[in-house]
Amino acid sequence: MRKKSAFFTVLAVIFILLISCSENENPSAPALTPTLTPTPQNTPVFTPTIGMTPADVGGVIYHSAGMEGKQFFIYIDANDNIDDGYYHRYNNICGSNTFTAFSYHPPVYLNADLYVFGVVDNDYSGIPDTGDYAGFAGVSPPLNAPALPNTHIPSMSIIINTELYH
Ligand SMILES: [Ca+2]
Ligand SMILES: [Ca+2]
Repeated sequence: MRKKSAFFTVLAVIFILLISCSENENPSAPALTPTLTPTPQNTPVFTPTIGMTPADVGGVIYHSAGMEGKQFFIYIDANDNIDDGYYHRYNNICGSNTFTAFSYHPPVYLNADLYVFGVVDNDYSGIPDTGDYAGFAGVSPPLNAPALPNTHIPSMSIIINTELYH
């Protein structure tokens, strides 16, 4: 009797193994949904620093539609020329809308009236150049540099409009 039940137990185990194997091999079984891996559109020059710490620089950069996935830069500078250096540069990726909100915590101490210059890197070159969209915070037209530093940092309400950079 004990032999018989042991035999049936072994049979049951083999049966279960066969079923589980055949299920795995059955082509009509529902396959696991593959995780789509989107092809990156560009590689950021620097690792984006999305604000997980309390932010003290923030606002919105406006850009035309279709900029999704392109990189934007926010420069904080003492003058209107980033070519001679700047205090800090932040970068992140544009969203699908016609504007992208940003907020971050610069690792440098800033408490002054400064220039804030935004650039959407339209050509993926990693630098502001012809064909990009750019503008200074708080001025119109956006590329009309303010005569004096016009944005007090820290600020969470920076508005940057952009226009074709040339
Ligand atoms: Ca400068
Ligand atoms: Ca560029």
